Amino acid sequence: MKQQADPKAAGGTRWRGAAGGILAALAGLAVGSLAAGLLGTPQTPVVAIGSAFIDRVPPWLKDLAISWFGTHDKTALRVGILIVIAVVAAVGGILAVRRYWAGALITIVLSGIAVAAAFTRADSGQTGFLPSALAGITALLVLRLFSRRLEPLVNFPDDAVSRRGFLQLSGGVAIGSAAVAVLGKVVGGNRAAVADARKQLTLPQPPSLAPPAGVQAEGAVPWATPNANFYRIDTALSVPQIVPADWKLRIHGMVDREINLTFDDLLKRQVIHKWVTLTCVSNEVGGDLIGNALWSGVVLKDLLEEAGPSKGADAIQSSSQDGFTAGTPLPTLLDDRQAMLAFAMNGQPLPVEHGFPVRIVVPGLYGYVSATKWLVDIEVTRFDKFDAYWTLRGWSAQGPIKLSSRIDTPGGKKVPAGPVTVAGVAWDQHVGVSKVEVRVDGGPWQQATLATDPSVDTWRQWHWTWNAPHGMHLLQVRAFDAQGNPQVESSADPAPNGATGLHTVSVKVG
Ligand SMILES: Nc1nc2c(c(=O)[nH]1)N[C@H]1C(S)=C(S)[C@@H](COP(=O)(O)O)O[C@H]1N2
Ligand SMILES: [Mo]
Repeated sequence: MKQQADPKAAGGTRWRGAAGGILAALAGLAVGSLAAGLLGTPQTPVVAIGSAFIDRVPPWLKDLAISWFGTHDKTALRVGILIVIAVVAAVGGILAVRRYWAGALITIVLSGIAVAAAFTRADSGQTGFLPSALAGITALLVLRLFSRRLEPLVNFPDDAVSRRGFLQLSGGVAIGSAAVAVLGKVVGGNRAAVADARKQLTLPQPPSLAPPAGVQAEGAVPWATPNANFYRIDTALSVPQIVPADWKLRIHGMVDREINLTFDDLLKRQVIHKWVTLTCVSNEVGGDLIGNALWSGVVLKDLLEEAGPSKGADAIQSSSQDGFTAGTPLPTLLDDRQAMLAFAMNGQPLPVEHGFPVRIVVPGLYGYVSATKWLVDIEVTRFDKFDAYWTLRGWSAQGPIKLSSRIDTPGGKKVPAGPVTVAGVAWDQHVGVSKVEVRVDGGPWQQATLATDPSVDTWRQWHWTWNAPHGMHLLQVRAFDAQGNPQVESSADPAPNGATGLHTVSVKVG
């Protein structure tokens, strides 16, 4: 007599199969991260897939992710990848109960994607694919164990020995994976080593950390952005970990003399401390991807002049340890704006997420064309010879910061009628802001009071007292540059070289 499949029993086997598939994937991921820790590569399977994904997302999706998740976009991506892996692995596990090869095929494709992704990463070295490959092999073996255990249950769903066997195997794999994952964390301790080295560093201190007199307008954001609140934008899913003692910078390409620098060499040079406002090209009108800090470092001009750029060179291509690159016009590095190799931010060694131990800061240029973090290489070259990271992805090769202004208060708040402080910031780094105006409900422009600015390389704060009448009102701001040109009023998206338009906020009065 042919055996009739019992639907309830089939369902139970399906759940067990799914659980087995997910546990096999978890075991693989745990082994992958341990392998990454042992090899000293950041390329765990999830990091490999995530990094390759980040390199391929279209700009609109990147902007959407930033606007949805803000600085948590990286966590959101990791969680998303884990969910996709879990779902695919569950399907593989279900299939593997009856046909191991079908589940195995899914596992091979999944880990194959991670291996391929790792191969595309500049920072994966020769061994970056190994964690993903080992993860795949582990998952295949564990999946085989599960399919062996579950096979008998297809025909004999009540077989207690097989059921118990499945539970024992599940428990064993779960505990084993957890143990391996913990070990991976311990081994991946170079994070701790870097954190430690950062703590031990003593760097030349700025004479004062206090904001210069008169720069703070009442009601505006703090003139100096604390490191902990400083916006962070980069493509690094796993933040590069560089111990200063291992840091080296090579300046080469179209130069008379190649320069090789260690961190100690850098500290022996003349150090400057300079307030510079950094801005991201992805900043929307009114957005907060902008921050002002006191940077300490070495003037890049001196180093470049020592190297001696060849005639015809018009750019540098700077590279990060993780493969990010930026293309910066050579003249902006050789003029008087004091573009620098920065190692400290607001009197602290650079936070690891902000480029420890050394990054570039160029006043007047968006970060994507200048502010390379985890800097390891500078090639003097020509713009017609290379495309930097974001240029390859459709953003403009050159990115001077656009004149902009923002209302920090009282946007979106309810205020009592009467005198109300309207305040914010305006910026046009390395050009300067000469005037800020505010208008209410599309009425005449009114001149705001400007705070002082220590140089044209920072934002400038402003405030204006509004005699607010009852009701809903719209406030708008516009700035003028040092030559008296007004900011562009027509709205444009951040891509390909920075947003334009007037920041408009609504306020309820009464
Ligand atoms: N290595 C590396 N450096 C980088 C980036 C990056 O993705 N990788 N992003 C750039 C961009 S787009 C900006 S706006 C600034 C942001 O610097 P912050 O994160 O310290 O604010 O860093 C720049 N330097
Ligand atoms: Mo940026």
